[in-house]
Amino acid sequence: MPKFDVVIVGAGFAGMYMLHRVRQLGLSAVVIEKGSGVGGTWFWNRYPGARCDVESLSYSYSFSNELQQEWEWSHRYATQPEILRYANHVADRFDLRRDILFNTAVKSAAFDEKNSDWEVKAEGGGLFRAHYLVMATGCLSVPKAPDLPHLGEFKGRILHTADWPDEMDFTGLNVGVVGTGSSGIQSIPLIARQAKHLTVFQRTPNYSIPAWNGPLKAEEQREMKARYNELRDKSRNSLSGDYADECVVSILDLTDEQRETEFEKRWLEGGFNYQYAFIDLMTSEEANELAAEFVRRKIRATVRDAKTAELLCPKNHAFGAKRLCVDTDYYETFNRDNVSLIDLKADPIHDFVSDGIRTVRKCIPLDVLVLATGFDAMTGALSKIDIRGRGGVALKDRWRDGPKAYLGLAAAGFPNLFMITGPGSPSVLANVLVAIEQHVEWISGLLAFARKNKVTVIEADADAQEDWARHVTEGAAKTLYMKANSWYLGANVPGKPRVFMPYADGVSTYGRICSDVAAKGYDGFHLS
Ligand code: N01
Repeated sequence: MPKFDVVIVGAGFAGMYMLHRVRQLGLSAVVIEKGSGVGGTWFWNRYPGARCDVESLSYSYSFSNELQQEWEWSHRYATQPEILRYANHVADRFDLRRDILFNTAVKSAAFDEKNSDWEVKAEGGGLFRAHYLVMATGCLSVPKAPDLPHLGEFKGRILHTADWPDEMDFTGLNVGVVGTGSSGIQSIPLIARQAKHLTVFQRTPNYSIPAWNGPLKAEEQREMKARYNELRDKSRNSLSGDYADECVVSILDLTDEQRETEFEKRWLEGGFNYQYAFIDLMTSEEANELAAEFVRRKIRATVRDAKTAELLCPKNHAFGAKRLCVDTDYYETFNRDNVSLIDLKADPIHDFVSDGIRTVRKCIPLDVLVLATGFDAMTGALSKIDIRGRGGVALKDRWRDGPKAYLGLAAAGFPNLFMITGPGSPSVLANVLVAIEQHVEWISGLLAFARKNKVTVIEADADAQEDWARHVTEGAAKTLYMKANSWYLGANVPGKPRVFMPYADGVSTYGRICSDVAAKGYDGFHLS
């Protein structure tokens, strides 16, 4: 059985950088990857319109100045193919592929208490041993099982946005899209341009801000790159991991006119800038409602049919409490003659028939059904692998009432195992590239410390983990993130415990805490 210092699961942005750092420490490593290529989320999510809604110059690695200077982004927000090209470029530039095993899914991992290492099994029988196991499996990598009544009766094509074929042409077809989160909102305008007819099945309307995407001018890119050190520092010292200006003014201190001016300015800047308009948007219901109503007014001004506009206006959850969407022509798409909207709250799906879908009120013929129904987020990929720690205890059993991980990085009872962007860390509330780099660098620092100090077993302390879980819950309780049935809370997966999973106090606070833990000799860990 091949033995490595480190087995890394997943060759997305987290796994690739982890491999690079581990090599720099002189450790042996293998990355085990289910897909046939690198890129993780950007490898799988190939639906039309898939693009990153964090700006390209921000959603990129900062660890190599040469890399960040040489790579040219074509647009303010990069498309999935462009990000995948970037991931491949990184793999080639740092010669990562020779240590990545593709087309191999990890099935289980068990801690061997006698030898203090991990035995990792792949589907199909491959066996690996490693002193450390690093889970770089992503927060949104396991599609949620479709929970639609009698879906099996439908004989047309069914696609999930997170498992998209290489070629898909909707010309002349009747298409249905279920789901109006980020994936639905990005794909709907493009599918509508091709399809004969597109029916959008909406259970919950979302808040979406225009991206105003466009080509990145060479001069602007040059100017930004010249300031890269400053911009990256700003990102690491922010709430969100982005270098956008996060306003520190309370909306409630302003006049109506001043608020309107700021909202309009942020709306025209586009994307997440809008969410950073005022310091209290995610903590004060009054402030939040002002931001929400501004978006509703924009929807009403865009969508010509007043009834459709009203259906598209979110009214039952706080602005930003479900992840904000960023779009290109989403609301405008509902002005097309070939697009209709079904409000599933008023007219739920009854069942599927061989050539369509029946809601309670009507039968809609469909050739293709697109599921933009989301993911078993944050814990899905970790629970899918049978991970067994001390005493053969399964991680998914330990997490039955909700995930607990010290710093969102390591779990008590699971020594020498680390999670990148695990539950309890900023992860999905942050620009995930910043969150990934911070985790990889912190874990690498710990591995170097362990080697220097002849430590062979690293394990989170159970009390430190409890304290951390309390701190994460208290942080979220101060916010309006609790005011929605979101995947942040596991509310989208039937039976999943309702626990707020990401760390809401921000990237900079989190980074400071991790640095303090390290400075105190990895306080909260047992090192032996
Ligand atoms: O998934 P979602 P997503 N019947 O869970 C609906 C990231 N991302 O793939 O809200 C009917 O947000 C569900 O309805 P409801 C980003 O972090 C990033 O769109 O549960 N409807 C909802 O409307 C994002 O947040 C980018 O009532 C059903 C939708 O399906 C995350 O991935 C791009 C249903 C699911 O929305 C997930 O986004 C894309 C049912 N049975 C994604 N089940 C970037 O640009 C679910 N729905 C970086």
